[in-house]
Amino acid sequence: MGRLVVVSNRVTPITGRQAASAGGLAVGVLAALRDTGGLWFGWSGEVNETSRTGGRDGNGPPPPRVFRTGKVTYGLIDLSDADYQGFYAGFANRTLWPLFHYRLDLASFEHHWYATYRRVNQRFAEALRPLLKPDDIVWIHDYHLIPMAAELRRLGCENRIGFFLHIPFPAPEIYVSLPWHRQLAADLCAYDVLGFQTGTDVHQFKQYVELELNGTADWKGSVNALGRQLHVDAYPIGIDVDDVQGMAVSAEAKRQAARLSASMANRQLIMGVDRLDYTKGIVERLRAFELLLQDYPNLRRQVTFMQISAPSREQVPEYLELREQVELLSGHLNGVYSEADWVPLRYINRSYTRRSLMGFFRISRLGLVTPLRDGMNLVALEYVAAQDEQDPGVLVLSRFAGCAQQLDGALVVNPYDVHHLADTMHAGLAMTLDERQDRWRRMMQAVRHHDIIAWRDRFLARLEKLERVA
Ligand code: GDG
Repeated sequence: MGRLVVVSNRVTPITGRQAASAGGLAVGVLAALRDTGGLWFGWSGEVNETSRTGGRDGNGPPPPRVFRTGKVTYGLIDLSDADYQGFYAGFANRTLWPLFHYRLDLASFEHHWYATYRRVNQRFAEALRPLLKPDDIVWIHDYHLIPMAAELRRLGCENRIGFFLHIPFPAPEIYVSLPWHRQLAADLCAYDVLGFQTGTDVHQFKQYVELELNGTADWKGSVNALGRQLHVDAYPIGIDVDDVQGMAVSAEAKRQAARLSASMANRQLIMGVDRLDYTKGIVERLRAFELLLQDYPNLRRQVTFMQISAPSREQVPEYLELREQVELLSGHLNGVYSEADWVPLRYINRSYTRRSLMGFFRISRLGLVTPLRDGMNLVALEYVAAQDEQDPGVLVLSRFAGCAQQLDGALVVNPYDVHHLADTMHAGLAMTLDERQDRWRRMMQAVRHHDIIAWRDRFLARLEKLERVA
């Protein structure tokens, strides 16, 4: 096999202990790179003015910083503030993110953001091109970098290039609201393998290809459009199950869980953990919790709901508005229902270590994962893996999370229906041990089957065995 080259917007060189706090993508990618050796290329996370694209002084941006740790080589570029604003804070997070999550009402279509998005993708391609060897296999990740293969091809790159979209691909009727839908679809067709999280995403992409591009798609995953042939399939991302299970019983997890238990006076713990993002359904979840306390007064004083939401994308105004809304609702809920010795909701706007989170999951009775739309949702998978099989918690899961297609042991809900969500929470809290164990076993089987290694191996196997078709 040729060398593996992974490209993602953010690259976080991880060594030793830090690996324990890294998310799914970083863990999966790093495991692949460590096995075989390879290059991980992307943005360093640094913003500075020497990195301006499109400058007129003839001096392009500096070349990437390249260094090696063990078998992994890193290639990092910085972004200028203007590029960061247009590419990342603008087009990626205020156009594509809301649109692909069905939030047309929150999507802004600024032409200068789009121009910057293209320019930054071109910059990524120009910086990567000299580092590529002819038989390298290139795996590009997520909505920030859709045009990258097309840009690499323009620079003469003939390598096999695959793309994985971590977020949903929307229904064609939504996708065509993007003024540049055709250009980005053409960019997607420049890949050799196109991976989505679920069969629904694949179906919607194929529908778009047939309806708007006059292309064809067969049931085996072969798509012909705009003069190219590519392979399109679902590759559901997973987690490193052993790693999560180890974290859930680590000394740190036990210490944190014991502290939490001590503060709970034998009440049942309900848990939610999500980035503070409007796609995660946090507002609806809080409303449902209020209904639970209203409709089932016998549960008052018996439960504590802990919602951990680390700050996210705070430079984007919609996220600040969400934060205010959540703060208002939390204050209202606790104001109405708290008693001198009981506070129903603990809303925590900071992040915890992954070990602590897994420890909390393990002692909770109910895990609420109720996004309004989500590519996969790793929190749901981690929740399942972190449980104690003798006394597992119940997962309440949105039908709009990609992983709902695998986790048939969860209590699946429509998160917009807050009354039903409240009733389902009630049912989950009352569930017998037998049923909890039975549901957990079924979920655990699926989580193991679709783990992070399976995801990576299936995608790369497809990319490797492909005959390059220009
Ligand atoms: C995108 C797609 C897709 C959360 N709070 C803390 C913390 N986390 C960790 C979780 C989990 C990860 O962050 C979040 O992953 P999700 O999958 O739930 O959500 P997104 O960030 O939106 O991810 C999603 C994913 O890409 C992968 O393809 O599943 O659909 O939207 O691992 O545990 N980690 C730490 N502290 C926290 O407070 N350390």
